[in-house]
This record gives sequence, C-alpha cells and structure tokens, in this order.
Amino acid sequence: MNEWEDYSSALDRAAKVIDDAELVVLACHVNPDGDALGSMLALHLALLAAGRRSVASFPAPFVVAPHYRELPGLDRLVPPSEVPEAPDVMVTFDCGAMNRLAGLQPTAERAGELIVLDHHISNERYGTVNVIDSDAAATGVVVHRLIGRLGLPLTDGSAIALYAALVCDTGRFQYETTTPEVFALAGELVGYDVPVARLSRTLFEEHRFAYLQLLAEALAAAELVREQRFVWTAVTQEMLARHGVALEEIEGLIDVVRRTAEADIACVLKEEADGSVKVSLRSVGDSDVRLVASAYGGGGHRFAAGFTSTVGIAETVDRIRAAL
Ligand SMILES: [Mn+2]
Repeated sequence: MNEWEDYSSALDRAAKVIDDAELVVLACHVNPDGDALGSMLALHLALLAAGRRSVASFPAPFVVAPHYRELPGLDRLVPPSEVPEAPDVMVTFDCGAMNRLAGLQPTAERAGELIVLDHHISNERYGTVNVIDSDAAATGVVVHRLIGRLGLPLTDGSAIALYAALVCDTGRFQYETTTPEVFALAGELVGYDVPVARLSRTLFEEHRFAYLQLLAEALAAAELVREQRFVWTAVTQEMLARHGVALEEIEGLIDVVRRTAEADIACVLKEEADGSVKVSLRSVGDSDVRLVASAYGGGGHRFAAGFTSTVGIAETVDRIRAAL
C-alpha cells in the first residue's frame, strides 16, 4: 500500500472504532497549542452534538493559555483526574509521542483501542490505529476528514475549533504548509458562524500589558550569533514571577524572535517551575530544526520543533549551537 492508501484505510478504521464505541476519551498533548485544542474540541463538539458520549481532557497542568479563551467547548473539557482510567477507546490529537500525554500516558496505555490523529512526521505511531498525514497543515485537517467519514455534520462550534487549528498551525496562512487545500478548507469553515476578526485578535494580537513588558525584557536580552545565523533568548522563572506572567502566556514569544532578518534559526528557552528548560526552535531557511530537536529527545516539524532540556539555559544553548 502507498502512504495515502495506508492513511485512508486508517481513517476508515478510526471512524469504525469510534462509531462502535459506547464512550470515547479524547486527549491532546501537554501544554496544548491551538491545533491540539482546536482539533480535539472539534471532534468533541461534533460527537456531543450527535448525542454521542465523549470525554475530553489534556494532561496537567490543566490550564489553557489565555489566547485560546475564545475556543468553543473549553467549558466541556474535564480535568485529567476525571478521565476514565481504562477507556475502551481513546483518541489523541497532535501528539507525536506517547510521553507528550504526560499524566494521561498510563490511561492511553490501558486503552483498548488507541487512535492517534496527527500530522507530525516524527510521530512514533504508538496507537492501535495511527492516522497520520505528515502533509497535512494541521491535525485539524485530519479531524475534519474523520468527522466527514463519521458522517457527522459540522456544527458552528466544530467549525470555529477547526478554523482555530488551521489558522494557528499555518501561522495565519503564512507558512509553506498553506496549500490550496488549506484555503479550500478555511473557505468551507468560514461558511459557518466563525468570528474571524475576534478570533484573530484573541489568538494573535491581544496580550496583557505585563506580557508586553516581559517581551521587551526578553527581546533586549536576545543574542544574535551572526556567523551561525542564530538568534535566541530565554525566559526564567524569576522573570515570569517579577512580571506576573504565566509560562503558557509566552507561547508567542518565538514568533517575535524569529522575525530577525539576520537569522535563519530562532530559539526561545523557557525555564519551567521544576528547573527544566523547554526549548522552542523555528527555521525560516533551509535548516531542519526537527533534526536538532530529535537529537535531544524532542520532535516536531522541519520548520518548528522543540525539546526539553535538564542541563540549564547556558549549556542548552551551547549544545544547540554545536548541533547547528
Ligand atoms: Mn499541529
């Protein structure tokens, strides 16, 4: 079978498993982004609207970044502690590796059927059904096809969630993944009651003043390594505490840093409460940052990848520079 046939039959199998299930448990990766949340909420809302039993969650910390607050269905998520321990059917979203399920990994390991919906080329295919389209611009694209195969109608809520997934993972229709199919899907989605301008404002534009001040400090401290066309900055727990900003609030910082004209690779290092360092990498040139992230136990895409480091900020930067 070629890749597309493989994918298409996995999609059919996923639809059959979900259709036969009494209850489905949905989960996306830890620290969910717009695609993880949007793709999960879209299927959740479509199932609920059809009178199906669906429980959706994501691993602790059970906090949604403030810029996702307009996503529909957030009030219909449950904390991970309320997820059935050994579900017959579980579905994961945008989650390339089992360990990205963090506290919900044991639940996934106990699930009778584990359906993996994703578009990461690095996906470890840890499910019993792996529906992975590495050409898809977002996991939301895969979920849109699955909703179609399930014969479920799209609701306004599902359409908004899928639109958010698409607009987040294509960088507002600016990344190379923005194909004619992406615009066709976006066109279909905005045919529903999608508040395009309001979503753009909350997803990408609006920030608390405290974040802007932290941003100023992080940009002032950024370092440009001209000979490697590499730019990086770091945010420590001390900075977050001083500005009163939460870690999930600074997700968009990398998108500012990667604007640097003199760099092809941008990096933001975020110190977590436990002292580990979360590394976000972006490539705007030919470099494949997934290779760097994979070398340190992470994953992602050619142009956007990440990993977690336990050796501190300075040593992590040295290792990334050595890997470039
Ligand atoms: Mn994604």
